[in-house]
Amino acid sequence: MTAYDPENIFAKILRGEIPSTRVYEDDETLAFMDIMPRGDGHLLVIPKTPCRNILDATPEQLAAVMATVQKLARAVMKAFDADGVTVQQFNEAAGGQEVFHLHFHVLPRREGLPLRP
Ligand code: D5M
Repeated sequence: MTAYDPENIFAKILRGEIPSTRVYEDDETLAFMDIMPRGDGHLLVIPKTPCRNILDATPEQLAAVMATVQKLARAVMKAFDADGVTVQQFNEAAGGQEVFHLHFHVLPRREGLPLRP
């Protein structure tokens, strides 16, 4: 697997080098709004430590990110009066990954309303 590239977009967001709409932060994780939302409330959760994707993640990184994913999944359910929530995650280009810093998509869903492509 290719090594972690510290110049990826989410690493720059973590360092504050490019702007983002931050919605949650703790010692280990950061969440911000997706710049190309596939639905209202589409946000991303990332670990603050370097990690390319699920293939090189440590159990500690996964535990921290998933705890935040669950917290924000519950929060967007309330905030968007959603009927459900989709959690998505991609690994390597062939797996649909475009930004090579581990991230989970959290998408509040309404009954009968498909995600935008
Ligand atoms: O796709 C990467 C996701 O990251 C995609 O939904 C767009 C989003 N993205 C890309 N650049 C930014 C910035 N600068 N801010 C917020 N969101 C961003 P994936 O296929 O999951 O790797």
